[in-house]
Amino acid sequence: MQKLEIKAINTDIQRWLAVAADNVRQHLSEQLQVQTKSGRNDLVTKFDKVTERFFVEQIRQNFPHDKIVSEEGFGDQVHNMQGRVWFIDPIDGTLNFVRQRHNFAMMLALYENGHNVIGYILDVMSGDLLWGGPEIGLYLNEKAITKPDNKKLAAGLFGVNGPMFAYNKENIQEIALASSGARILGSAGLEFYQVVLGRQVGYASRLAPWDFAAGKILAETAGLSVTTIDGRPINMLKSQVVLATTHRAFAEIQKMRQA
Ligand code: 2AM
Ligand code: CA
Ligand code: CA
Ligand code: CA
Repeated sequence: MQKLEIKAINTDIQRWLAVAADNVRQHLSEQLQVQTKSGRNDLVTKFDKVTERFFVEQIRQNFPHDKIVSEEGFGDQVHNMQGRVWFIDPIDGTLNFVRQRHNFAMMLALYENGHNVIGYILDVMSGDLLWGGPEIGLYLNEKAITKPDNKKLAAGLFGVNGPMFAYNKENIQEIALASSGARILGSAGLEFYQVVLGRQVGYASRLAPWDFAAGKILAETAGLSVTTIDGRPINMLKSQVVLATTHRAFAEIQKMRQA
């Protein structure tokens, strides 16, 4: 396989994201046909599907040998992380998209032989794009950003998944209450975004690979810890409860969970 020229593919990927986001924004006032998947709050719209299909087509045209893991079924059955693997979440925060027409993201991530390459979280309505990876660093739009401080849990806000917080799964109430305050944004991507920019000290939620793939690359590039809630390495091909946080808060959380 040919070695990737990150700067060149970054230009392509940013163009795909701009086209996809423009398309969604142009149709925002349309009445949405909404289908349910696993339950009444697990939704999918034609924009989830159209956007995913568009990204899959771009990747297939440019990188025909690469594998694709994606939410809405246009990708591949991927059984291992060998070679190049892309992750697509076409609309992250579909419930926000449907109910608010706001606070949703598009996410793309690329891994090579299991290693972080590059990740993108686009806040579609603001147009702000958080992107980067270990080789190129971190950017908010065109501007390079600095790594967040290694804050203690008590020194920042902590993002949680609504139902997990309500039902106190995985000691999540205790963790959130030890922070400055709990936040529920309804978009895994936008939660990672806040953590990477240092606006939240951490985030925990049960997530699928497309929910955390881009966030993991960006958070790790920012010097943050990304593990399962019990501190184990992430399995890139499984759903799991993911914890993205500063190293200080990580240690505090592991101590709380063992107490
Ligand atoms: P989605 O909008 O792409 O489905 C909401 O708490 C966050 O969790 C969103 O990022 C949402 O992604 C994600 N999520 C993961 N599994 C979900 C599920 N079964 N139902 C609703 N949201 C889910
Ligand atoms: Ca979904
Ligand atoms: Ca998602
Ligand atoms: Ca989605």
